[in-house]
Amino acid sequence: MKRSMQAAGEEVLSLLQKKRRTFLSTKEISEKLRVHPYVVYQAIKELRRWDFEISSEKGKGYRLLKSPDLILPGEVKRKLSTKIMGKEVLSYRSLGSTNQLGFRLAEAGAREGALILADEQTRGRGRMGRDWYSPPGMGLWISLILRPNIPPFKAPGLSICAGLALAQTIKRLTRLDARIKWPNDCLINGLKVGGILLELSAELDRTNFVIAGVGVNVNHLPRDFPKKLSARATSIRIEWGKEVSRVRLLTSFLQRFESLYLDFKKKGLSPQRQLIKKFSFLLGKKVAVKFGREKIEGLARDIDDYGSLVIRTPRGEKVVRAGEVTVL
Ligand code: BT5
Repeated sequence: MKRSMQAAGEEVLSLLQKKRRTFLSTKEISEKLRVHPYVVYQAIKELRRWDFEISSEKGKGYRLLKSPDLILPGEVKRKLSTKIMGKEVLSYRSLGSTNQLGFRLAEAGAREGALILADEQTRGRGRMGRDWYSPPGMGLWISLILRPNIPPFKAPGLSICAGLALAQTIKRLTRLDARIKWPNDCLINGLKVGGILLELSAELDRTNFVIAGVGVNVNHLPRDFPKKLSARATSIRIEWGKEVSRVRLLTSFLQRFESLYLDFKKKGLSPQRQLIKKFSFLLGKKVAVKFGREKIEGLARDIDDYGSLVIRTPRGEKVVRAGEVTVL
């Protein structure tokens, strides 16, 4: 199994960052951090594995030459003031899928709020076996382990909460008109900037845990998208014209998502209905929804307390719990 960044690695890194012009010896580092020299040696090895360029000279010690732009757990924790989300952070250079690892960790008993993040996913997944393109260095690819005490039929509401938190966070940081497209997309100017993937372990009337996967294209340039995505996908940077700090985006998102989540657990979606409507991309538009073999067309009228889409059709109102929507 690949290893998450360890605390000692980050502590050594912060010392090296402070003394960029001079060398720091193993002895100095180990004395400052009150750890065994072997721990320092291991930490340096780990940092190099994460592509930090560190030079070493005999008799002088180590010096940091170059840092990759990474989201490190310590930095995330320092900037967070949440109660549950991100209290434990597992950060990986490269993973298959954060949702897949999240599911395994949740099955093994990981606590609520644990956050798994990867700089790159090699098998990022979307809904129904689709792929999620997750290159290194430019996105936010995260999963949260949640243990809400709700019946499974209420879980889709969580996807709406995550989407709303994301759209609000993007709007707050950039003033861009970010929207949620039911059921799980986040759009800017009609293009997909993020997606939510909820995966559940549940029995008929009880949810064991939910893995809330969130993918956001943050600092991609147009050339960073493969051809098949370029007409439908965008990044915050493309729309805003400026780079965005991924750590800042992440911590603001977690802060907002946690507050919506705690509310949702107590009162469901109803307190957020007005906000959801305000941020909705679909409401008021003519849409076609495909679910299974069925397809219906009509006016997207509402999102109900369970996170279902309400559509007005010539044959009356239909409530759709899941599906693919196209704007007509
Ligand atoms: C989604 O699925 O939109 C959910 C995406 C969730 C990704 C996160 S990343 C962290 C966590 N770990 C995972 O393994 N997954 C979650 P869906 O609605 O099925 O959309 C998938 C479709 O979006 C694909 O078939 C492509 O057409 C398109 N797509 C793929 N990658 C994209 C990207 N980076 N940006 C925009 N669109 C993309």
